[in-house]
Amino acid sequence: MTAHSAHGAYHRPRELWVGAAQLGPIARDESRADVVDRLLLLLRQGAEYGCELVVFPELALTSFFPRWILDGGGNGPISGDTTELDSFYEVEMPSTSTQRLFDEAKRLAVGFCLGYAELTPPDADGVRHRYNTYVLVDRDGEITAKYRKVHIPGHEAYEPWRQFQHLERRYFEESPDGFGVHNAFGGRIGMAICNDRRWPETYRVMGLQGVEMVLIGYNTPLNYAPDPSQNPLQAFHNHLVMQAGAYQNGTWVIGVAKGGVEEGVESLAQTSIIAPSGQIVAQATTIGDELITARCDLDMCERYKKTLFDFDRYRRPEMYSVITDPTTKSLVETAARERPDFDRHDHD
Ligand code: CDV
Repeated sequence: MTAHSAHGAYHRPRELWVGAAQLGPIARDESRADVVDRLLLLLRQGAEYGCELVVFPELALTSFFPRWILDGGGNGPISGDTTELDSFYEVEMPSTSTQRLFDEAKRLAVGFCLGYAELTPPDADGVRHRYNTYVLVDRDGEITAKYRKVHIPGHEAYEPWRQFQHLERRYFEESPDGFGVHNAFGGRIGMAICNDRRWPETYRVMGLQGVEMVLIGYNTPLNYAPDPSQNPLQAFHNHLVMQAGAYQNGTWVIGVAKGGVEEGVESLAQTSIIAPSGQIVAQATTIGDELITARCDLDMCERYKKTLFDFDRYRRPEMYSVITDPTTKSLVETAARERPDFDRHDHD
């Protein structure tokens, strides 16, 4: 297919066929082998539909285990017997159980993006780190980029008042690496995980690196315990942030859910593929395993990056310094103190 440029020349559009592979629930006792079977089905379906890249959600190999206290508990860091907790992490990637996925990707020449819990080997100080991680695997079945979740929501210690826990801040460290953008699949590809999608900085940091497609997996419970008034707005907020992030940075966004009722917790589905215009071009209709696909014209990004969102021409970074100023937090607290009616809550 050819396209006509503003100067009359013809060029081949950079098209990337993408599959967003939504998952339904994964049971606490579901084996890695069974989960990988489900992922393989979706990968093969992607190949049949002509996809070059299939995107899986956050923590796609296990149940969303931060809903349980799985170690000795308490207010401090992880303690006690971590055998069960560790069983939810991968100590290598590919691992024995995920190797089949890498082999099949190579055979089919379909890349993928996979979310999992990463337990690193000991560092120079003998410390093993825990991250909520995404890997991008190319069409040869090789890992081409890794991303570790930057914004870790939830809480650090067991909170008995909750219907279920959200102990991500106990089980995962914040990424020390930040948001990279990678030359892959013929474009500029970035990754983010779940809570990251709610923060405009996520998209802008990648937008400034010329990102053309952001891959985002999520596990979003419909019941948000700290403020249940947000519960009926979960689907709205999900699309609101991803559509805004796409439009304001002239990038495709692939939002992929693990939805449905997992171990009694109802989670948002609504996997979607969003164009640089902010429009949703494909959306899942179920809350289970489902592949949606779209042909993504990466050149469409320029229509936004070179006009309304021509960063070099129109941005005013000198006006935004407060965003990266580490004293921002105290500014917020000062403002809060000035409002006598302001009730402070801990949020997650
Ligand atoms: N997995 C997540 O990061 N979930 C959060 C919930 C806890 C609010 C989210 O932002 O969807």
